[in-house]
Amino acid sequence: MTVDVLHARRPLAQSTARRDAAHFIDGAFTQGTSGKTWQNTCPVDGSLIGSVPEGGPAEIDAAVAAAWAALDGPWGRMTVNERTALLGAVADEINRRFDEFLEAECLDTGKPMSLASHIDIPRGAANFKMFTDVAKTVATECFTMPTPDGNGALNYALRRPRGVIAVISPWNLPLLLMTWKVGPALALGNTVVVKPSEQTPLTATLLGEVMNTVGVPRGVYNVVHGFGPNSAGALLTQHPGINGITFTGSTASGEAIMRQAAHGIRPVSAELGGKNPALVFADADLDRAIEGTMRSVFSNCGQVCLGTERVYVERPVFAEFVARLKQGAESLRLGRPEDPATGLGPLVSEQHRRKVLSYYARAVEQGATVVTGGGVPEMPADLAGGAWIEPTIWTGAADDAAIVTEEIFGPCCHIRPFDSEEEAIRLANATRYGLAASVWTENLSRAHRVAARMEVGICWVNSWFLRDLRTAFGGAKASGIGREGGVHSLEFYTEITNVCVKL
Ligand code: NAD
Ligand code: 6OD
Repeated sequence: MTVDVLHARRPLAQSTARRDAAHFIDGAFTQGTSGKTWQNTCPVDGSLIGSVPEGGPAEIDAAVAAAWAALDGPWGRMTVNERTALLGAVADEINRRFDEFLEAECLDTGKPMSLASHIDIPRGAANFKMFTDVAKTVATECFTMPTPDGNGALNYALRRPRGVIAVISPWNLPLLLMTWKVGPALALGNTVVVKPSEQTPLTATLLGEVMNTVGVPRGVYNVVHGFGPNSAGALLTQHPGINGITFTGSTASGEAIMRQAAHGIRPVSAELGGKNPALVFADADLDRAIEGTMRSVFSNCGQVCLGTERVYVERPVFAEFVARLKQGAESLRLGRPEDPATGLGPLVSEQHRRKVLSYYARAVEQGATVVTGGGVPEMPADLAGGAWIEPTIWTGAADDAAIVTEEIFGPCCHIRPFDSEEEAIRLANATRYGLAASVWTENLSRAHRVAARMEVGICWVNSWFLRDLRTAFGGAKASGIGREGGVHSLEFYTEITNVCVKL
């Protein structure tokens, strides 16, 4: 179904009466026993979506026990072909129920359906298919070695699933980022307990229905809702029955989770925050650079970990670049998710809007020039309760200003001129983060030279968020630990035993 048809059908926020979320434990939906709930609201207009139960020790214990029973039982006994066939069916079922996933994701996040229908939901399905090939084709190493008696020895490696994996995921691309962990974890034979973001509980819940429909054994995929500290997130990551924790979220939460993981020595895979630079050289194709930077700054209302918040432009094209990006920002249409003309949705919540607005205020206090935006837009009465914010561009801030050094996670960027390749590289790397960078140039040698010096996990040349799922994904410096994607996912989701046979 196309977005146009959905639009014609009904406004998103009125599309269902109410959607209460539920935990999904051992193949069954439950409200749990804690008696605590919270209200899930839609950031488009502040309307109530439904209630969400907060999991406590009983739900976490039950989910971990179910995951162990599945691992020791039907899931652990399946062949890789049986397992991956089921995951292929999960992908097909997500695609069959595409509109339900799309609607749920856009209700929770407020993001445009035109975006979620191209990125979030298709990738949510693809994440289950991608890792089936890895699981089926992975080989392990083998070494022969001489021994003093002349008979030698043979070493070979065996890979087995790590065990029960805790998946802690954020709200910005809820289904995509959660399945980016669950897909490889299950393909490689683990079972999972997921704690989705408290702000976006719906698609993780819906995925439980898909698991049951296609016959994934109960206990393989479990979901417990709740918050992070002093709630389900902390309980799950500290649970002794968890063998590994894979986390996507802020660097501050990543640090807390690493401390929690230290109890019992559990490995952590962490995809964290960023303060990503774009370098635009005077020899760039400016049309492409503007189009790519529009996406990298404003897509998903700037709530993409890979998004650009610092733009460095070589001085001869600086004025033109600023003017054209300003024009692009001012042409973005704010609106409802189901409206195909919407280019920018709201931020995820009023709380997050307060954070982003605090940076808008500090930018001015610290002497930046506001090229466009900088505040809250006037919206029609039916959207006035939403978390709307203006797309914003600054120039003229000092290199140590908050808007240049701290991750904002909003639809905004600072643009600064540079005069040499060396200066551009120095400015790009002058951050504690190291997630992504984009380099815009038509000079092939420069492209390779500069990319090799970016202190990041991913460097795009003349593109942004172009993803081949076989490649390594992750961050350097404070942007993460480890890499996932393709065979790199084996590192975290499997454990190796070396067998040494004396001949
Ligand atoms: P967050 O860190 O606030 O929350 C992420 C998840 O962690 C949520 O489910 C939350 O409940 C849980 N959590 C928080 N503290 C916890 C704790 N102590 N123990 C257990 N669980 C805990 O992040 P967010 O606000 O949801 O997402 C935005 C942040 O995520 C940004 O910093 C963004 O850059 C980052 N992010 C990074 C990537 C990446 O791939 N590198 C991708 C998406 C988002
Ligand atoms: O594309 C991916 O696999 C990925 N993890 C994207 C992360 C986007 C951050 O918001």
